[in-house]
Amino acid sequence: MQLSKSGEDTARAVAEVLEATKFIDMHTHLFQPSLGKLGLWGIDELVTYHYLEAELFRSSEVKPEAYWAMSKAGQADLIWRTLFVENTPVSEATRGVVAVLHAFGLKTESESLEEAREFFASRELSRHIDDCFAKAGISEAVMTNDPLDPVEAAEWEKGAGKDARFHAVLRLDRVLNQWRGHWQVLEGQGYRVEAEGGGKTAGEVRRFLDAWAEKMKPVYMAVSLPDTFAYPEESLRAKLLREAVVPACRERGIPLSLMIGVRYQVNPAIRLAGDGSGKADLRAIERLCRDFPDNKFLTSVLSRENQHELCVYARKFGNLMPFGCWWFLNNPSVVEEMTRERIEMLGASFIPQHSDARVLEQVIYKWRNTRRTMAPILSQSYRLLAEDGRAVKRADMERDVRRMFRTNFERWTGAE
Ligand code: HDL
Ligand code: ZN
Repeated sequence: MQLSKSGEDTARAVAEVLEATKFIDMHTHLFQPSLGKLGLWGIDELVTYHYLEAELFRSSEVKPEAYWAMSKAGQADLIWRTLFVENTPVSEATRGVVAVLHAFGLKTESESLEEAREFFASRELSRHIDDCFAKAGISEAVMTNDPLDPVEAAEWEKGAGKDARFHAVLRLDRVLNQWRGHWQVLEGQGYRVEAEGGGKTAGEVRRFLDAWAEKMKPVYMAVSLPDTFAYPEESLRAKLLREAVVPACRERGIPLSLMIGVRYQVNPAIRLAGDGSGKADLRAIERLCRDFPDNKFLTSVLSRENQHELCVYARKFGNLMPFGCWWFLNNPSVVEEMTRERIEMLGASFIPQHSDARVLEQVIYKWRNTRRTMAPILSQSYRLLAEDGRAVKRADMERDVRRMFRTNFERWTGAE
């Protein structure tokens, strides 16, 4: 159908296409139920999300050590009272909880969480996952799987059955960033590795990666990296990347996801909420993409100040795929700026968003927000194109949206 040049036709068609397309959520911290009790869901987990814990400490007299001593329900009650009753939930993370309650027809202004607790307690998890994914408009979610997390490793060793709604990812933070604290776990599993990384360490890490990749069948390997990350450099991390991780990804035909710019634990007192953000030197990406042209690098950077240069690098390297508006960037004011400059510089050749959901029901608001922010941006792009001489067909929109939220990922990972 040829769209007229009128804005309202375009805006309506874009909104309908976004609504009708099932997205792939290509980075989350969700878990398939066959991995036991690792998956977080329900109102107490939603309300104690670390984004909300950070906001609690700004609006309450409670000290972190007193908060950590509370029960999960006690923590949730305190956060609900502080951020949702005594204050208006206008932040992105607080409004998200309201959106989830509303999506399930629950009261959003209760003084207590009792009604919500009863509702979520009544849900059967697998059907609840189907319901949440349907409400979020996603067909599948990509997990974050850590072979050096003893609880998760034990679940994989039991043999976690495949769940078509989820894809695995081999996450490497403990290998690449925390070698000192974990090399002996590999040694204990029979890998001839050394504290300083000498001897057969790189080859044995490669064997470790291959063994876990056979078990998990990951769609990509991933690591989060500090704002100080450099490559090349004289470090064990650079050596393991060069000699073990990058070759392993290339031979398996899967991307390596580099998530760069974290300032870990700037405030350790608030635990998972204590990480910050820092501008990184993206010349590391330049070197990795140039030195390894047969590798594919999914990349998300945490600092707003790095976003434009990431787009420039993506124009230089076809093996670089920018993805998502990560963590502190996942707010409409920043998502709009990042997405507009990506479309202007990259067309539809990038992956606009991932949810980073840690709690199952978060996919509902995170993807609602993505569609809400994306619609006017895409409409504007098509209006400009129409004004400059090319009216846009609905089929064009469907192809573009499918490419950004599905086929860019599927073609890169083979996760058809
Ligand atoms: O390293 C990561 O994958 C980050 O997304 C962290 O998990 C972070 O704590 C987070 O949840 N961001 O949304
Ligand atoms: Zn994450």
